[in-house]
Amino acid sequence: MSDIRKIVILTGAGVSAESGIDTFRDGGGLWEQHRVEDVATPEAFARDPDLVLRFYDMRREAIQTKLPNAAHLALAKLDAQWRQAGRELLIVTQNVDDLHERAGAARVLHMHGEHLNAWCTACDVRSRWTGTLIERPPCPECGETALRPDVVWFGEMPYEMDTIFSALREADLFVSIGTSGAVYPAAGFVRNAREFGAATLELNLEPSQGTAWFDEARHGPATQIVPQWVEEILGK
Ligand code: BJW
Repeated sequence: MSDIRKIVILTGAGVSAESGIDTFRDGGGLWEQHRVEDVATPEAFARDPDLVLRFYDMRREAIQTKLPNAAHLALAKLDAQWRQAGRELLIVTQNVDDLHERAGAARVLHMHGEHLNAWCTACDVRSRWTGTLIERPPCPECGETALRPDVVWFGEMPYEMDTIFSALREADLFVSIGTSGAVYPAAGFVRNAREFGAATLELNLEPSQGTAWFDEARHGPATQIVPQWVEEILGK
């Protein structure tokens, strides 16, 4: 562990669960009788835009009432101290909330987009958006009524893939936190990191679908096991 200089951390819904934000697949993963796979697709948006916009309006409103928890705060502390020591750390999150940033993390890549952005499919500009989209507001840039949530749906290309793969290629340690390992390409990062020579660690409430690929796995609530691991690695 003492030779570790470059860390890539992947986070998923489990890191925000104790802030009161629902995960996707725990407890059946149903939202108004819909599976996430049936709501978070371009086809679902084309078929029933009101349903999809309501789903995102409700979640965009909810996240603004939530606060970072001890896991977000511990990762922000690691981010600051690791980089202050001249080492490299990248947080890649699948989450569309902004709790890593609000905890103070400086460099976070949102590979599945962000709730607090709206994307205009007419002019391709992304605008910060805290309100609702259901009433089809005009794009602040071009005035067209073509805004959609700036999130990555099934079948769409996640963001920042080149940057993420470059970081995985260089990493000494890959840590996966609070993700079920059900959704690709993120679920494959552990195998990519291994192939590139990194050590791998899973921190999750329970064994994920990819748990066998990790060199080490620790299971428990993120607010306990993430701060413990951060203190451990900062002490080395
Ligand atoms: C705790 C905890 C606590 C709870 N403490 N832990 C067949 C085979 C393989 C792949 C495919 C396939 N068919 C289609 C695909 C590709 C598809 C895919 O993976 N489908 C699967 C369903 C099989 N993927 C895509 O389409 C992606 N695009 C793509 O592949 O493009 C082509 C490409 C090719 C090559 C390279 C690059 C690209 C796009 C995926 C987009 C995912 N979008 C969503 C919605 C985002 C917007 C929104 O928020 O609504 O992203 S779906 C949803 O799942 C969301 C999440 O980011 C993502 C992952 O979920 P996550 O975070 O893991 O949450 P959960 O709920 O699943 O798990 C939570 C975990 O936390 C659990 O394990 C709990 O135990 C744990 N936990 N409490 C610690 N307190």
